[in-house]
Amino acid sequence: MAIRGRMVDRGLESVEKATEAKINIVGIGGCGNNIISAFYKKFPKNVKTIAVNTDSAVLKKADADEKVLIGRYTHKGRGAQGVPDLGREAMEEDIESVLRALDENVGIVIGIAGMGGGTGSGGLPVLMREIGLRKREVIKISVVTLPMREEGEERKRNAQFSLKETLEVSDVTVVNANDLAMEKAKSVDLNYAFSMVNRKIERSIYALVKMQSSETGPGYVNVDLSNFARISYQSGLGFIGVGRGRYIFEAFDDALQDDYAKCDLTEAKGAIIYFEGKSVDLRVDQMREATDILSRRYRIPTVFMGVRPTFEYPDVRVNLLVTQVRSHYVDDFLAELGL
Ligand SMILES: Nc1nc2c(ncn2[C@@H]2O[C@H](COP(=O)(O)OP(=O)(O)OP(=O)(O)O)[C@@H](O)[C@H]2O)c(=O)[nH]1
Ligand SMILES: [Mg+2]
Repeated sequence: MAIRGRMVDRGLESVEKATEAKINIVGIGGCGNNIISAFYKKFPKNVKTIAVNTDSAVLKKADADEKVLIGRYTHKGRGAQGVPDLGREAMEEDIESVLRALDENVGIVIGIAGMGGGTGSGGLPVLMREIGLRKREVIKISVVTLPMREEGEERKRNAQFSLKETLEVSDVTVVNANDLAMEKAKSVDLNYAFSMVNRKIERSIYALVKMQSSETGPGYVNVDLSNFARISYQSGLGFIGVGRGRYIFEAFDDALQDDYAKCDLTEAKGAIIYFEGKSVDLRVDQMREATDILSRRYRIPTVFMGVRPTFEYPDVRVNLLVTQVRSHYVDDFLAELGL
């Protein structure tokens, strides 16, 4: 009997390992490096952060589990000078080193880059394309920023080309327009707007990581990686919002407003809504109603729900991922390409 008991345990262990997806976060270029440096220490063990850059000085200062300098031969560590073709070349040159930095059993790769410069704009689509070709089962999520109007036409054009490519080669692409942060903040301080977007990206990625958690206990409802894969696969533009409030509805509304691309969620492909808070605040009727709003009002055919009871926050948190959403803002941004 003792032997059989052990065997059962061993079986369970391997099932648990298989369901806990390894997540790798790759920050490419100055913007990507900034964002992962700010929060890499906060992640659980199943998350690995990798900073990638053509610019050795910036990379040296970055904080990440692993760092990869790309384009060593062509650019000699001096950056891609705002030219996406140079960023692309650099990523192609050192793609093996970047892929080697990924965990062997990685389930989700999240790529972060600011669109508009050379390294991130050129490098991100190459990385996502290569992962698609060589690690077909991996879910590829790109999280990008769009440049400010004030940064000029050249950066905008770089961003347009790169965003279009990124959308094609990623499963989900989440867009955060620096301009919209400026609008929201009613501020003219560029750094302030950048840091608002950085924080937004930080909480978006943290939401994705939490949705993959296989923590268990009374009241927990986990979202399977297979559910996640089902709504994410080749789904184009995505939305991630994180909201907080005293009640579920307040937090849900807040999550819907946490938007830097003016997304329309109506008739999206799928959604995950993930509730966190003290058990007494996570009322089943309210969770069900919020989920119903997604399926009935927004007519989203596939909606998965996750719950994590916790005393970590004083309030309720709603984390929302919606895939294959629409956005006039992004359409208009790309329309000027005239492709
Ligand atoms: N939100 C936000 N946006 C940033 C940040 N840094 C840069 N950006 C934006 O990202 C775009 C690309 O900038 P970088 O990431 O520095 O460029 P890069 O990819 O390193 O490219 P090169 O330096 O030309 O090789 C800029 O035009 C900005 O709009 C940041 O910290 N936060
Ligand atoms: Mg740079």
